[in-house]
Amino acid sequence: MFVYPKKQHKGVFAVATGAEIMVKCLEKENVRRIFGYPGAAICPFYDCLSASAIKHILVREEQNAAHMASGYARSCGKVGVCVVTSGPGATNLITGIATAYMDSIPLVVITGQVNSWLLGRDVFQEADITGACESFTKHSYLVKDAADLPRIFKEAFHIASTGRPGPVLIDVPTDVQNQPVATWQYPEKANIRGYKPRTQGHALQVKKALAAIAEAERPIICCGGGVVLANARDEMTAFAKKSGIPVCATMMGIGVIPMDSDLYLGMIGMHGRESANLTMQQADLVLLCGARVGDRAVSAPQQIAEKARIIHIDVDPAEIGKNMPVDIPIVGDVRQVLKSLTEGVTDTVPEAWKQKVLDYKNQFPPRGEPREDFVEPRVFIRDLSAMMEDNAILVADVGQNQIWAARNFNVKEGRFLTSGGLGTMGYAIPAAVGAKMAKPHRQVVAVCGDGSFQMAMCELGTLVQTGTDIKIIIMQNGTLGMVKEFQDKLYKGRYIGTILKGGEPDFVKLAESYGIRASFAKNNAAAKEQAAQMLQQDGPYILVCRVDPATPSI
Ligand SMILES: Cc1ncc(C[n+]2csc(CCOP(=O)(O)OP(=O)(O)O)c2C)c(N)n1
Repeated sequence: MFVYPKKQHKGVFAVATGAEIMVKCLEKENVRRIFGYPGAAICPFYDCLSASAIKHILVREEQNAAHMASGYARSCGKVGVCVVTSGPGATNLITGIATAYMDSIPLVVITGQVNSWLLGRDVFQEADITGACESFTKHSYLVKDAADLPRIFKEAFHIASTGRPGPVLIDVPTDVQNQPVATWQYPEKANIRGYKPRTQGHALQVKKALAAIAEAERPIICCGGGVVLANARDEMTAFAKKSGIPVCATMMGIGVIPMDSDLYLGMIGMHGRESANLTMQQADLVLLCGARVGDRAVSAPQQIAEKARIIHIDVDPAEIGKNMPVDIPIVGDVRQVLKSLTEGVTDTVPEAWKQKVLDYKNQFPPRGEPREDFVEPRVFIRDLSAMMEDNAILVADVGQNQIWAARNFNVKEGRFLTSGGLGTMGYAIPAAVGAKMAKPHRQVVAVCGDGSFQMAMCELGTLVQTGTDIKIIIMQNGTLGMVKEFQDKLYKGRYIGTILKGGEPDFVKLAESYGIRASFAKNNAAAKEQAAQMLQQDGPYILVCRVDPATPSI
């Protein structure tokens, strides 16, 4: 055990203050970067941070601290950390926390709070953030005594990163940050009664699953974000190859097996590929892996379950049976369970089914033709994808741009990141900054709509200040395209609140005012050429693509 040297603190014989302990706890967790925005209630912590090697990244709006930490966490597999002040700092962060919660991203979120003796009195910048975030956090703490900080930090990192990952909030009143503590030590382990996530799937359930797979005539695997979070890409690829079962993915599961594999059918769901949806509809066995089966992925789960046997593997028992009736539940870490399944599986998939699936794939080739008057976004994403390095990270925002990217970007060794669960506009730029900080040697490209770009464009300041080399594509269609498309289809083209044109900045000039290189492409040929130049250059770049507002999502 390491005991910090004693020193005099405000007349009390103390080894450290709460704020010092907070910083030391982060160091003990090997945190290298935190994303944040200060204010009075978190100043003691910030002051101690100045003596630490931990790098603080100053965002321009608090929500983006959570998105940056999320992009960072997703790219390096560690817990992302963000820190903000009390009141408006904390409430600004809520969408970021909820976004991470819906996508099961491990975050430790630190908020400053007013002095503990003022809690509940509606004093300046007081917000009950633990209460407000109750339904968006995996767990939260309001710290009353600085002596509890080491245990709380150890638990928070443990809870955030184990089982089904998620955000954990630690709210620390200013007086607790200033509180002298006589002695402290960082626990070796977290020991939380009642919290013991199961990793190994039950052997009997695995056996039942293998028997069901052997009996099936039209099996399909449907992967969700849980496979990515469990770092089970290799295991999934091995299982799919050995079993011969075709694979589709939800938006969060994109990239779970190499997408150019014959077995890969693409994304399912409302915006998914026809080949994946048709295969799913006809399957007699669906193996759900780390997928919550949200409504966007499977709109009529009941119908599928009526025709097919369902095996559901998930680390979170609460997910099993939530959205789809399940025949064989397996609670456990997807990676572990896949290893067990791979050991026992053989390829019993009838040739006729394999052929049918391949026929579906060929029957529905990717859509869109290159254009001379506009940039056809679907074609452009495929061109971009072909130019990018195999291990590149593509971060898609929300809207039509997300669907264009999800359907047309080919993940090889890299990653596809997006806000799949909450669908938070403005996610891409901060998440891409976080991803680049986690993987500085990889290409990182953010794809945005002109609406979502404007929600996060303040972060251009962060990326310039930190010298972060991300490339940004703006699909400029002058509209909130996805909602406009709904208005076209469901509301007879009555466009209310969806036209951006007439109120947009010149994005190229905006970029240049930050010192970021930028260019404007008016058709596919120009976009392709400029993207090639963009990818060759060092430093951030913004490529604005003129997109026809009539282009559909799929
Ligand atoms: C924070 C937030 N507000 C509102 C929405 C609802 N919404 C979903 S897509 C969309 C339009 C996105 O427009 P844009 O970023 O320009 O992308 P496009 O659809 O044109 O590609 C909106 C408003 C949302 N998802 N997130």
